[in-house]
Amino acid sequence: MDVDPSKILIRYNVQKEKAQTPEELAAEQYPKTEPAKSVYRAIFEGEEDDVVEGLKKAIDAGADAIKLIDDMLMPGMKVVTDLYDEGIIFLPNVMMSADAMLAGIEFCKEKSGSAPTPKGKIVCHVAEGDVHDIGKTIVAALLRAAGYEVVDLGRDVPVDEVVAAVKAEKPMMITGTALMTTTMYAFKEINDRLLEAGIKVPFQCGGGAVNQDFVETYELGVYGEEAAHAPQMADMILAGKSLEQLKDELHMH
Ligand code: B12
Repeated sequence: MDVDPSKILIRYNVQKEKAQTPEELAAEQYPKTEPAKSVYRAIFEGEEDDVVEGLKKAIDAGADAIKLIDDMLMPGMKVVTDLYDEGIIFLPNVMMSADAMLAGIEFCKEKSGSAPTPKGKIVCHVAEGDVHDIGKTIVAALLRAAGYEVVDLGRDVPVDEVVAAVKAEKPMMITGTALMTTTMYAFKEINDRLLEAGIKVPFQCGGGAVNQDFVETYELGVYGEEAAHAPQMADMILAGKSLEQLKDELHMH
């Protein structure tokens, strides 16, 4: 049978999807009840005072100040880091949110009079000769936000200083950031010096100059592409994963 195309009626019944703003996408993840909802929103907006205001209300209503860190601040920050991972919001937002959330943690600590026990200690640094510290600052903020104690050695940190700090602090993990192809070789030196001293601590390395192929050339190295991979790896170490398992799971083959 011949079909005359002009006689075919096709009806498209497709509802046009409404473009959502980052604010709307974040709001979908907020809890329904107050003051939690306001705390989440204040973290997303980077409004320190509003974070503290919401926490105050929760404490006045009988909430435990330290428990609020896990119950409101961490999940509130997760909304932000998830949107960042999806490319919906950008680094300045994450940094503002991390600051607001850290102000909230300080407030909860003050209120409870006792510091929450950190999940573990991590030494962060920027490679010797390298002053690019924005990525490292985000890594350190996300680790603190996830409940880890961070010993931040800063930028342009001599190899000797990193090795000495690792010996003194006995961290569960080290992070290194390098933005220049000339400075990233310091990671290999740190690796060799630590192995000589019999220290086998996972050493996650990232930053614009670094890639997985380079990090795979030294034993302790695990590549970290995004800042959010640092708390992810720390949690994996706490869960008992070995250095080999970390590489297996975090490296793309
Ligand atoms: C800002 C900047 C500067 C600022 C730094 C300010 C500061 N406080 O950091 C200033 C102006 C000081 C600067 C100086 C120089 N810079 Co500059 N700079 C940049 C620029 C534009 C952005 C870098 C940045 O901050 N990116 C944003 C951060 C967030 O990214 P990131 O650090 O990579 O971190 C992300 C991830 O990598 C990851 N990450 C980072 N670390 C870690 C660690 C772990 C464990 C994990 C899991 C993840 C992770 O997390 C972050 C977010 O997810 C880059 C160009 C570029 N587009 O990258 C050049 C760049 C890095 N600079 C460069 C150069 C050459 C220089 C100078 C030598 C310039 C000069 N001739 O004086 C000096 C170097 C001084 C020194 N000795 O270090 C070159 C490096 C080239 C190379 N490959 O070697 C670049 C690439 C520019 C270029 N295309 O030539 N610079």
